[in-house]
Amino acid sequence: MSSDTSLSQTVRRFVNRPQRMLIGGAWVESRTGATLESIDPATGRRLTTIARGDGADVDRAVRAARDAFESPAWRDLSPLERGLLLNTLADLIEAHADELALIEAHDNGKPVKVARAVDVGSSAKLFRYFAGWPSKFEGSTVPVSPRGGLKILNYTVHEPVGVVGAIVPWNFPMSMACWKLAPALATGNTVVLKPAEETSLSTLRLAELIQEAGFPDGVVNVVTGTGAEAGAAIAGHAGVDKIAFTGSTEVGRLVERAATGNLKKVSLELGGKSPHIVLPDADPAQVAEAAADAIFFNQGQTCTAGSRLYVHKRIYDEVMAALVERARRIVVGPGTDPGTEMGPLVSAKQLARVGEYIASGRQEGGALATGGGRPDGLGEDHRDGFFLQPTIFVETDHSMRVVREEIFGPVLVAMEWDDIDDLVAKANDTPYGLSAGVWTHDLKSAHRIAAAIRAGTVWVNCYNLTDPGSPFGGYKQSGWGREMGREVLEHYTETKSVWVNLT
Ligand code: TXE
Repeated sequence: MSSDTSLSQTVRRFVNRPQRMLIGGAWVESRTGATLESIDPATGRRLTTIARGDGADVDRAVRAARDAFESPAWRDLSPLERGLLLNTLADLIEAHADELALIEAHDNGKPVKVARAVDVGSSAKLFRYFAGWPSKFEGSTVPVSPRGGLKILNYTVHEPVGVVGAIVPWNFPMSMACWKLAPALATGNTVVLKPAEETSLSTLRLAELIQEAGFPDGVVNVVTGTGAEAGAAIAGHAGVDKIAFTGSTEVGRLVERAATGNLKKVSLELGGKSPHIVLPDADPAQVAEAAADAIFFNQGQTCTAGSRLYVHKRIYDEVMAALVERARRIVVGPGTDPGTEMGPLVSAKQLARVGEYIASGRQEGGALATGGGRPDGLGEDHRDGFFLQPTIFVETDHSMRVVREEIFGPVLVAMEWDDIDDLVAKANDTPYGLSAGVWTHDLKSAHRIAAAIRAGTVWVNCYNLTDPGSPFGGYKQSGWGREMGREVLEHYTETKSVWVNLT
């Protein structure tokens, strides 16, 4: 038997197994015994069931997290020992990378090679990066000038906030969980994590690896279930000190409101409608390739998707011809097939939502340059999968919903531009401010545009690059706070100022 076959059998067994939740180091059913179905997006059929946790389960998990936070087994670990645990977890993620990627491909639908390189690869790298911080996140000594000539030593120390509630979405299930876990654990917090109900499986496998790495019981707890039950219970729980949320702007608002009860600290990473800008000196073939990747990567279910393309009118026709041709060549298929470039959308609900946007774009006068429907030739087994063709709208303008709202699917709107001030105004004409891309060799224009765009990330002659060392987050309604880099550590710690009278 080849190792590929044995891996796919191992993964099949895991994704078909009824799943429980990890609370206080034990794998448990929900208190009520209720479950939810986890659906295979490539077939529309049931993969398995997950526990449907509710308020009582969240309560158990928060208590376990509080106990772990206060226990010497976690609290008294030295910074180097905490760093070592994070590094051990990174080792385990790397050792199980093919398995984790295949689980993600089954559960989320994304191409297995994308899951391997992006979701799993970036998660291991993230834990490596954060493994270095416990021993380096220093406080300071402050040269204060007190009244009355007192001699004072004033210094600051960073302390963990306590119990972190992490609520994550389905588009990058494992890496979004890791974006919360790595800084939370590096700074000594404990966590109650809720994966999205559509895609809990890779997080549950990750939780097994967290146990294997040797984290004390209760440091990481995973409660599965719906947003309205388990998610809302975490957001409103008086025993949770901080919420880290990634998801829709709409739910972000609910989470923020629920968190005010005990004035939890809140960080939010929300939606986007990112402008992708092409200047007249850019290479049309290179730009077409990049624009296709920026929108169709991860089936367009990426908060930073380059979903509004603005091409200078001098090269518009050339770029669009190459882009449409590229979009038509994208291989759409099940995520578990190694040749697939674009998988199915995550759920029937998301497919319906994106379908409604395509219908609205047509009604409002947009023209389909390509796509808009179901791809042909997928075979009987995938007849009920949530597949959609890579889709490009032209003849669009800023009055249309497809231009104004986040679609979160493989749908690009393209527009031509002529005047740079008007272009910048249009790029900023959105309630979102997550990211933007600019293609040009003209340094002055690149920096001018980068400065003028109101967004947390601007990519110049590249797109969708992230790194654990570089802060990521949104302006405007794309969120609060930053993830990754040194900046994220502030969100997971309190700063204590200590005054010592030496007089
Ligand atoms: O997201 P939700 P949905 C956007 C995208 C997409 C749309 C809807 O436009 O089309 O949102 O997707 C949990 N209290 N993004 O409905 O509901 C939920 O269980 C607490 C962009 O799936 O925001 C899941 O774990 N939690 C985004 C998480 O919130 C609640 C990624 C996200 O789900 C809750 C995902 C509640 N009341 C969707 N209700 C991005 N920025 O990357 C739900 N949840």
